[in-house]
Amino acid sequence: MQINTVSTQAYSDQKPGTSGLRKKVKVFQQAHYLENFVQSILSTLDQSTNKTLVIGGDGRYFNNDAIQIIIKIAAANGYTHFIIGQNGLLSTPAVSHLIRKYQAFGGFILSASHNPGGPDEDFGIKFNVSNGGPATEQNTDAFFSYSQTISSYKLIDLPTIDLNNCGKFKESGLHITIIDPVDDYAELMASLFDFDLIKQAVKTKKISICFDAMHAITGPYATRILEDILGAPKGTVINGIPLEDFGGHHPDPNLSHTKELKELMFSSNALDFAAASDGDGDRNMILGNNIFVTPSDSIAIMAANAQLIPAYASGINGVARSMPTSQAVDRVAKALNIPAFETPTGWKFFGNLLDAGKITLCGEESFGTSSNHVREKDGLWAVLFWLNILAKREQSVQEIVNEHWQTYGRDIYCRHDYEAVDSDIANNIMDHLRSQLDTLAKQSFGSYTVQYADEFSYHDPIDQSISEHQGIRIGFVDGSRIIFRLSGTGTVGATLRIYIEKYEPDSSKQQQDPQTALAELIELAEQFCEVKKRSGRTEPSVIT
Ligand code: VG1
Ligand code: CO
Repeated sequence: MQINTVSTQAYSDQKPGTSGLRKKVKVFQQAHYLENFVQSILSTLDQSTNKTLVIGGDGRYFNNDAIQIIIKIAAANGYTHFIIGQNGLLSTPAVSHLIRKYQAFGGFILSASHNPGGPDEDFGIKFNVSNGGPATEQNTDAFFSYSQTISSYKLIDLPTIDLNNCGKFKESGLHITIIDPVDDYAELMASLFDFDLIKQAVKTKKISICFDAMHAITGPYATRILEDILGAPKGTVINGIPLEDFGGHHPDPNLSHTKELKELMFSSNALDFAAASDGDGDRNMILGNNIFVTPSDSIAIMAANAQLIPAYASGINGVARSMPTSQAVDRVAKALNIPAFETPTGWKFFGNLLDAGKITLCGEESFGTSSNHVREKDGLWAVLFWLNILAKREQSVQEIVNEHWQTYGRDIYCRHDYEAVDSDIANNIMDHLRSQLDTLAKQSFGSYTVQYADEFSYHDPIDQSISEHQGIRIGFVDGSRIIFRLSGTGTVGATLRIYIEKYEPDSSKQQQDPQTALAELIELAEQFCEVKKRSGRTEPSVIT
């Protein structure tokens, strides 16, 4: 095997964000750009005798070109065994599972998740380590630092690897396994849930379902599991063929980007259950007949019903949520007498807690939920969890949600995103907020009195690492919160996210529209951050 050393120059912008490195495709296509980053990852981590890597992506434009490049560089860096999804496809949770199941050193995931795809849109790359989870912040800081001084990378000459057919073969001394993307994942799901019960409910039409794969990676997974294995009618999965540009849409499962599903589920023809997933299959949106379940409520309801699911029947150890996620799941944890952890935004912060057995379930307000079965969030897993609950309880989504609110109170919640704001304006907004933190406490604004105002910093209880600047929090005496942070996944300008939450224990007041119930807090958020005033926007780009 001939190893070539190629001279290169550092790019200054290879700092990974909340979930890997995301840039426009054209940025990734610059000479040596992807190569530099892959070499930076491997040089930083490469101290292992384990030479197996898993590789796959969400099928977006540039997916397979990137895979071919990664194999050449990884081989030059000593990796000998490659497990690759057929046609280059693997969902994020499937990669996480494969790394764990086949005890790989780690894996590359090619995806920019919910960001749009295509030659003029976004691409991304993420490295997951041997526990199946995203590289930690310490790792990603090290990747970035290496990328800043890189002067060469290594690669081997290799013919294009055929990704089309499943099977094992040897090429230039490398052991290549092309695997069916769905097989291992479907087997894992069958081991967690009561498939017979769900099958029965689906077959006898007790539960009617629609799943929107948004022309992204979950198409093949959902078709196999929901239609072929669980017997849902053909056509249950819509937009099921993965496309390089996701059909020109944002593969982002929220009510703004899933029009078809929204129209169906908020009509008189609504089905019992509908769901959608994102580009790389780690997110989920849950809908019932004329009801949208917020992700923050969803994780709380899952925790409260976990004992109904075979894999979690013996109890859950604890739960965790990202800081901006509503406090709904904390209330369930309290009732179950198990710990609840609050982590910064991004799945990488759950890994240590999961590995240490401190938590079983975790979730984020951004349509992410999962458990200790993998080390990523898992869209279809959440869908199956809900189907299992529905089949077992024989109630509608609406009934289950309402009963949950009656028992625990409702955390009325919404998020306002201002996308593609000029970066300087966005940074000034954050500075402006910081400048108020010292004086806000004890001040009253209308019906709300500030209890604390700070910038969230996380002390990891397992490895004792500290992650600072994880969002600005303004908490009120009645438990309401307003949180501000800048997105770490966008590729154009800056995205300001404003998270607003209010607790409503009174069941006679729980059926309110969140925008109405939160109107005063929404006004207050603008008073604190002045995003409209400073950016000239009149409304958020997306409300979830
Ligand atoms: C967003 C979400 C965050 C999520 C991340 C990756 O990050 O807010 O909760 O973990 O996306 O999700 P940010 O920094 O833009 O707010 V995915 O589905 O893109 O891997
Ligand atoms: Co995703």
